[in-house]
Amino acid sequence: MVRTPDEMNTHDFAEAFMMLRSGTERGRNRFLLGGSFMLALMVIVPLEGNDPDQALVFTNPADGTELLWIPGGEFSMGSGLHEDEMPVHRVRVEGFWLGKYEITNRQYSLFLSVTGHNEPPFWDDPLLNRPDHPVTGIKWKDAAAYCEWAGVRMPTEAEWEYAAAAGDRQLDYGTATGQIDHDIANYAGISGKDCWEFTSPVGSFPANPLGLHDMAGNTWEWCSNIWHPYPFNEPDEPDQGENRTNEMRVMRGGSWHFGPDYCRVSDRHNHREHLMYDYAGFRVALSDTSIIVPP
Ligand SMILES: [Ca+2]
Ligand SMILES: [Ca+2]
Repeated sequence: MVRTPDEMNTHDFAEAFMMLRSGTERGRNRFLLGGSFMLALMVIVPLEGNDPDQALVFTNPADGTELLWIPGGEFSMGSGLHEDEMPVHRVRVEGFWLGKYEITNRQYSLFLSVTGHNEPPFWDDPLLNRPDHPVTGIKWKDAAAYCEWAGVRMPTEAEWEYAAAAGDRQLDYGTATGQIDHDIANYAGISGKDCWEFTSPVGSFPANPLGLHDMAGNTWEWCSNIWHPYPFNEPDEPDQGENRTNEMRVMRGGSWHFGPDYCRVSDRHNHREHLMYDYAGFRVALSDTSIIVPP
């Protein structure tokens, strides 16, 4: 149960923070839930330059992730370009929080040190393991474990596509311009401002109109849901796959390892959830509207 601001007090906040520092699960959960509103009062500020939606930012105390408020709305999901993207259909997305950046090696390192979770296979690869680069080699269940630890979740692919396309603006690519070239995204090869053969530091390229970085390229991003033919199956979202194994899960956004067509907002890439690849990462989402209700 999330308490109202009137039910919170400074002692609660301080106690929860100390428990968080002590590393107890109870303390962390309480901090994220019971203390979230007071925290929000301190850290949520309007995002400059994101005037169309006046996005707000929430910083998760568990890992420092900045999440932007994505106002809900309706959009046309899919495309007529590939069979698995057909038919184009209207989907309603409720407002939610989405990570401004992909989860980094630095953040994942904190997760590993606290939980003892297994290291991903490319953890010692100097081409991929720099702290400010996105973590790669992530299985779907690794991402799920991280999300559970951090008190968040993965986005559904409907949420992901809606956010990448900047809502009803329906961009073709999740870049600053809605188009793609090597000056505004990291995908296969080197040219222009894309000087990276492998991953690039998160946020190296301009954000899309909702303030989100690397929605086109860098690492591919796991979504929460199981792959199904369209139309998008809302009842499958987002928590009903926990007891399933070896399902085909969806990744979105393309990566450093693939060409620009895979970076389209409607492109669907699926993998068995237990497989690990050097282009597979993730970003996190959150539905908690108790943190703050945007104007
Ligand atoms: Ca590149
Ligand atoms: Ca990406």
